Amino acid sequence: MLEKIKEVVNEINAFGNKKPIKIISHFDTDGITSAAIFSRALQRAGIKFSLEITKNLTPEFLEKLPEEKNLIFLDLASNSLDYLAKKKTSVIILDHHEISQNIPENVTMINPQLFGEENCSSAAICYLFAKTLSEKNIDLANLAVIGMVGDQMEKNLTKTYDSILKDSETQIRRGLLLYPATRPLDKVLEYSSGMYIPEVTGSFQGVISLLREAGIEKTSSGFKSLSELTEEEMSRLITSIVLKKSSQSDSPNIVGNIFLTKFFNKIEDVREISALINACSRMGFSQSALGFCLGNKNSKKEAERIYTRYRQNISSALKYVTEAEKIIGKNYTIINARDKIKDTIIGTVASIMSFSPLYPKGTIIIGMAYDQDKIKISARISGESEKNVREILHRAVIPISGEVGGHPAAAGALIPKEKESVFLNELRSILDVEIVKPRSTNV
Ligand SMILES: [Mn+2]
Repeated sequence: MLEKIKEVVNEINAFGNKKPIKIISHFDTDGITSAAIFSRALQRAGIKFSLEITKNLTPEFLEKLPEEKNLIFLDLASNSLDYLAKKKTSVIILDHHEISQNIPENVTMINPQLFGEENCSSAAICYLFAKTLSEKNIDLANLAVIGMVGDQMEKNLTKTYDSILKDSETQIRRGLLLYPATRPLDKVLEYSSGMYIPEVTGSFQGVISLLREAGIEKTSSGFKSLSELTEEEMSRLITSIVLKKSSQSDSPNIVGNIFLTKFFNKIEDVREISALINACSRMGFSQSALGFCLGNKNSKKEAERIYTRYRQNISSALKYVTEAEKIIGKNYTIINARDKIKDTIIGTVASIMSFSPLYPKGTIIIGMAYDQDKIKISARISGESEKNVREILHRAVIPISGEVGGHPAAAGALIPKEKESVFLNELRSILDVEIVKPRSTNV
């Protein structure tokens, strides 16, 4: 892959400033960090460009792309090759998504899947590009680490990541996967939505008694953060939580690597930074997220404000979910939020629901929200399960000309709004008969 990266560096250098460059990047954390790394590297090399962040590459979007510019796609477009073949301009793609079409002549692609290499996020590819362009870009390595966590690639640290983690001087420590690991533990335990601990989550009293059980004492400046715990304290805390959670039917992994990296001159939990970037984009403020990644202080303030609002949005969405009418079947719950929940957060809401003890292990959770003339559908499963929700969505969505993406355990779809009731009927009949195929491997 490195050879191909060198080729792309030469190609971009050959563009010079003759024909303008337009960069198009995806709106999630990996896409935004990719855009930040790539654009900073070009800027330092004196290469001019314009940049656009997008939620997805629709045919309309692709149609409008200017042919008088060289196009560079980050973290998307591996699936739009047939469209791009029609463009009378050079196209460069740095992406890691599945390639389903032939690579046309006008397209140069860097994608680990092409080289039989292990998958890595687009931010990692962009970082390798930036470092090939100039060793000085080594300071962008922390953005690549954020992109890695954004795409949940941190569980399987490959050689590529070893070197990126080293370049970024990221500290890794094993511990409880509760973030931010940099804030006082009592607050993080009380307000955590990602990890549900019975009698503790949402309860100040419960938090205090858990910490007492674990032998973690309050100091004069308050409770320590996770990253400040001694090995001994960390292991006692994990034990106390495991004991609390053992009453639950299923506990996903609560222990893993915590990544701490310097950002704005402060040690931060990479998971928290990644969540903040993702939140800004989902709220429609990708530019603030990008500015934040590029080190802009005003963008940082803005991004933090938006992140707070995002969390409020999530909690009111969860409140809506509790109160709203749901379609409840034997092994599934469908929540049709229509315009009551943003299409960009319905997936997160469905994920949080799937962690909740209210839904027995194996319950399929389907969230639906309007996105202009379309409906965004998100499917999740409560607890670890062999059920394949992508397959289930696929069967319900393909007959009504929708699109499906994602993984067996977490999938999404987009359907035309006028197919709402057709889809619901189809989905229910599929879920009711409960023909559940086992997951195919390695997807
Ligand atoms: Mn990605």
